[in-house]
Amino acid sequence: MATELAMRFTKMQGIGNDFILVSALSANGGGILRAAQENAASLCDRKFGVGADGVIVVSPGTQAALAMRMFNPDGSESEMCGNGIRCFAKFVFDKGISHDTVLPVETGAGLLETRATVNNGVVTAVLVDMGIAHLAPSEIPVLPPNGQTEAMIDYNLKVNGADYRVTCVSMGNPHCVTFVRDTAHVAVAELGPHFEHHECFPRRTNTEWVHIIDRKRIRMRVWERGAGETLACGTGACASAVAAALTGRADRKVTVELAGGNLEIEYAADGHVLMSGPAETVFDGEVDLPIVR
Ligand code: ZDP
Repeated sequence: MATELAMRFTKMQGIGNDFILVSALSANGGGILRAAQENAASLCDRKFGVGADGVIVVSPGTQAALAMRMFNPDGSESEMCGNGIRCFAKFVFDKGISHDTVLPVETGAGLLETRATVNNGVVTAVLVDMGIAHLAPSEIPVLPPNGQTEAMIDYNLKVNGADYRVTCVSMGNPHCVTFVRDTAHVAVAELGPHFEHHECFPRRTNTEWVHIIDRKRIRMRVWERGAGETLACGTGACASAVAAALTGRADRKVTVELAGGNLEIEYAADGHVLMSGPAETVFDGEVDLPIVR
């Protein structure tokens, strides 16, 4: 039987990576989470739906009060979401769900700490300790064709018949980074699907093309798993900064330029990655969702 659920949401964005934020903390939280997940694709549709790069659900956590769940426009779930977690921190503070500016958030990448900057009573920017960047192939996961167990750094990978030097990094979700001379000339929409569905990535991958401007500034374009090319990807910016530092191409602290704006990323000596950037609210809304049982 199909029935309807009136779901309240807030449309938010972080440097042009946009999300539909939903709270599943109410008594009917389980139903809201299920409805948001089942309808993620139609909600994200830019012609027939609200339009977004993903749906983010604020859920009760087990290790912390709050947990973040993130669904891609193709309906798949991601372990993590960098621009999304800044929107999450703004949503819970601005809506009065939490009055703490320092907030632990449970994610697929573990318990992460967000630090919000508040101006005139609302959050305008968030610094996130994104946790450790994982490099072991089994943790990404990636299956290197030569069977190596060491990190894949500037690793020669054949994709759709062409050779690329890739660096694979997990920020909780999988990333494959390639350095290029100029991101403007990369055929992202054509190449992206070949990386995303390459046989060596059992859970598919997000892919970044990175251009080194100087040791403190890099530029990046992204093809996101389950979403396609987006204006920005926070976890992708972190993975790119880690890859640039590991390969000696840039310093450990860089500004990452993306189509929708900039992020400041630091690859700390202890292996943690710190990301800071803005988060903004676009509007509040309500949508009737079919609930199929
Ligand atoms: O890992 C994935 O499937 C991504 N598409 C999730 C979204 C990542 C995001 N763009 C980010 O900023 O990290 C939200």
